[in-house]
Amino acid sequence: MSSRREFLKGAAAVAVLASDAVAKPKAPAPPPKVELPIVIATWDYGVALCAAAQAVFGKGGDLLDALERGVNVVEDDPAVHSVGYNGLPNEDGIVQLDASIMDGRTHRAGAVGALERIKNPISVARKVMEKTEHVLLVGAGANAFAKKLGFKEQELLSPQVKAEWEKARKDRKSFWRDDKHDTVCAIGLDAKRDLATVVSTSGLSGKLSGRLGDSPIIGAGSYCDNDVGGAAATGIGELAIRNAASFAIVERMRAGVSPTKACEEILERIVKKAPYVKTDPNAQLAFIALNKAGEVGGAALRTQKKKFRFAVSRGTKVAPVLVDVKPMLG
Ligand code: SD4
Repeated sequence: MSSRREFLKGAAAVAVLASDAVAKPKAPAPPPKVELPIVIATWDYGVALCAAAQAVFGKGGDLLDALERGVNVVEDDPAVHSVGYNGLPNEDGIVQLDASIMDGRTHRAGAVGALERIKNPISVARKVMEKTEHVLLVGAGANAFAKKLGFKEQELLSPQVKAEWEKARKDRKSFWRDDKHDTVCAIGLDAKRDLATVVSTSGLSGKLSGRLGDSPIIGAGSYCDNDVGGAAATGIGELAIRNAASFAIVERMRAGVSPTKACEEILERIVKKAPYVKTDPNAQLAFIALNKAGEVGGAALRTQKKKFRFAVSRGTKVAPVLVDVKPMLG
């Protein structure tokens, strides 16, 4: 009797399994309705970047055109001392710029490192992506490439900042490895839900000549995957490089974690691997992230010296807003 009951139970289980096997897979839930395009960008000047990108989108412009234009606005602004024109010089007093771009639609990327005398490195990075089979050009080679494509060389320091630098170099204090740096990074999600990332910076002030930060390194300073989302970093680039930080954030989002949580988790991992950052007041690192569903997020290690904020624009008509990020370490 009991064996007959066991048999029936077994048969029922097989029937359930069989019906499971033929059951049609559920259609994936449609993405939530959000106002598109969305652009997020680091720091207060991210507002100007988002507004410029919105203007391009408003005229029917393309995702990369919108992001490149937004970054150009920050690069051209002489009041922004960490990106493009009037960027921070290295220890030899020379401005060396890093930039990168990644297009989710093609999963291609372009970047330049230690580029001199050209104020819009993001535009050169885009040309590396579009005109070559390479991803990253650095130093003299990057400059020669840019010149060939018609980019104009110019002095990158205004007379006033040049004078300040010369003075600081004499007393050798304020320009060497201080905490002056702020990278402009942006992530865009257009009306077709395609993603792209852009980054531009003069890197850490007083850096050694030839030093590359995370910004031109795909996976470290920025990364996007068109199926998932994008992420980008500002702060001490060495921390982001050692942890492939932007790639890691996108992978956490792929696993279903929200953009904010993904940024926080990777910051926690970085602190665990490099505990000195807990007590080094100059060890700042912050991330922004945007997923395919249109959710935005960010995280920052510390903001004692400067509050980390990022700008967000949704659609093309409403002005961008700034989002304050609560620091992890205070
Ligand atoms: C670098 N990550 O060169 C850049 C600098 C920066 O906020 O982002 N500062 O390491």
